[in-house]
Amino acid sequence: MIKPDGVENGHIGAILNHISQAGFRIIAMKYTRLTPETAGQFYAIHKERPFYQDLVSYMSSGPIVAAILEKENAVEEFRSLIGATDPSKAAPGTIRNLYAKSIEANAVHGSDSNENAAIEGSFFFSMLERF
Ligand code: 3AN
Repeated sequence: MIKPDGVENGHIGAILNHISQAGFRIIAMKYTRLTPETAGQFYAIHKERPFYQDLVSYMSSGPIVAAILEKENAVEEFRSLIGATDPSKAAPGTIRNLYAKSIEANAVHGSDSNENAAIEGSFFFSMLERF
């Protein structure tokens, strides 16, 4: 997902280019917006974390781009492409190092396991929208 700050700051094209150049194939993609309710569902696993309410309100503050990406070892490869959650700790050349502003407004989200990638993909896309 390209988060509200990535969209607001005009980084959609650059981030998608970065992802394509790294060898990911885009299987499905959508420009949309989360409501506080749907953002809350998406981040339900973080419900007990102290930043949950702020995260939900931030993620529903503007449009986002959701995509399903395909690559061998995609979860690990994508997480190394995006860099650490805190952009000040993200390695040079990673998406968060280049485009993120803060730990909350950190430009992109990537699934942390194959299992969560399947859940999160289904959250945004039905079978009919994939190929
Ligand atoms: P990642 O997105 O790198 O997998 P997670 O899963 O630990 O990071 O956190 C989910 C999201 O919650 C992050 N993308 C970030 O926007 C937000 N977040 C994580 N830690 C903090 C924090 N300490 N303060 C504020 N927001 C946070």
